[in-house]
Parts: sequence; structure tokens; C-alpha cells
Amino acid sequence: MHEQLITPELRQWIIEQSSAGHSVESVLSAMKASGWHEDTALTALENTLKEHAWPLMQAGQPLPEPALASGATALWAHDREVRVLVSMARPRVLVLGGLLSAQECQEMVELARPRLARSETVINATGGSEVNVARTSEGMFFARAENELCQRIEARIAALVNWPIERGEGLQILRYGPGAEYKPHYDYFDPSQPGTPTILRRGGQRVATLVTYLNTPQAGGATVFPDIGLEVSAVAGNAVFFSYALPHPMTQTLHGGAPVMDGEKWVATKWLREQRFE
Ligand code: PD2
Ligand code: ZN
Repeated sequence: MHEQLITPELRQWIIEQSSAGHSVESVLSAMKASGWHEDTALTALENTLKEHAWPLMQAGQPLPEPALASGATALWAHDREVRVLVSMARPRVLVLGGLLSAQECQEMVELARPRLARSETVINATGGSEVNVARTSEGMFFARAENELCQRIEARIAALVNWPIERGEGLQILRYGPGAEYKPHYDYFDPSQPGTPTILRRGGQRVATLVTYLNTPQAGGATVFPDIGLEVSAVAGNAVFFSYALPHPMTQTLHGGAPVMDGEKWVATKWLREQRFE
């Protein structure tokens, strides 16, 4: 092992490069080019970013965030009381109980069912979309305010997370059959991909996600966060909320839908944007 000292100057330089939007990969290449051994460079990068990531991320714009009084066990959201089951600070993750009633869950499924198609994911290179083997669900999008139920749920979510309805995408419904899954991914658009500027013209980046479970699978189908070792069980009417101040892995918002082991799984996903999404 080569001994190379991680000086305060090097740490400062790493922070500046990252803040300026350079990817960890490009900072690493620059360090290697100026004579740092890969192992040392990686360690220096990792340690520096770990310490500085959260302050950097908090310096930016406000994020969707429920008004949670300390110790609160529930929140009033527009027309309904929502229970707070889990609240994690970093990354910001909330597990919520009773966001939708059983009847609302069923209605959502029945409205979506006839319109399902094999899920597509965004092609980062072009900004278009395509069928992807990592995502074996079927899905559809409702337009915002498309029907009375969408309007009610959108108003509830907007009140819940203090974010204008206009900065939300339409609700996406996904159905996972037995064995179907959604491999771990980030919901923000990767800034290094050539198609991203086109996507960002409509509403800017995604800054938060709310996944609501519309049924309870017999087994499997949890939403998993591999970086933080968290698994959220899919329970009808419950939801998981998480926010990400930067389109960067240091947000630790890598997440996926674990395979459905028995039965099927239905979710409604709401993505929140920085700006008006029209
Ligand atoms: O269905 C899920 O649990 C899930 C997991 C990861 C949904 C999404 N991502 C999504 O809709 O982005
Ligand atoms: Zn996702």
C-alpha cells in the first residue's frame, strides 16, 4: 500500500470539484492523472464526500417535506390523517400509514387496469423511453387531475409534502406480477446523459418520490434501499416518501422493488419536480 497523505488542500479541492458538478469518476481520473494511486484517491474521495455531502446538499433549494412537529405520530393532509410510521433524517425517508383508503386503492387499480402496458424506462441517451429488462412491471400514467380520484390524491400529496400540485408529474401506476421486480435505480435524471437536458426542460429535476402501495402482496415486493439497508413492506394504503437534493448517488436514494414472491403488487408513484411540470 502506498502512503500518500490526504491534505486539507486535497480535501478542499475535492469538495470544490464535486460542488462544481464534476462526477466522482472525473474527479478520480483527474487525481490519478496528477499522480495519485487509485486506492488512495478513492479513499480520499469517499471520506471527503461522506463528511461534506450533507452540508453541500442542504445548501440548495427547498425540498418537498412534510411539516412534522417533533414527536408527531400523524399528519393532517388535505382531507385525511396520515400516520408517520418511520422517519429517517439522512437520507430523508418517511414511511407513511393510511395515505389512501382501501376503497381509493381499489378504485385506482380498476381505473388503471385496462390501460396497462409493459413499463418503459427513460433512455438517458435521447430522452425517449423503451422497454427495459430491469423493470418487469406493467404500467400507465394518469394525466394530472385526469379524474376526481387523481385530483383528490394529488391535493392530499401536495398538502402532505408542502409542494405545489403543479410541480408534480401525473400519477404512475405499476403492476408487478409474480416474479416481477424493479432493479435498484435512482429516480433523478442522470446529468451526465446526453438526453437529460431535453427531459429537464419540462419541470427541471425530480427532487422527491412518493410510492403508494395499492394492495398487499402475499409475499415479496418490498421497496428496498440497498445503501441504507432499508426494506419497506408493501402494505395497501401505506407509502414511502424520499427526497434527493442533488442528482447524485451521494444522496443514498438508490432504491428498487424486490421481486414479488406470491400474488401481485400494485403501486402509484408520484414524482415531484423542481419547477412546474406541464
Ligand atoms: O414499486 C416499487 O416498490 C418501486 C421501487 C422503485 C417503485 C419505483 N422505484 C418507482 O416507481 O420509481
Ligand atoms: Zn424508483
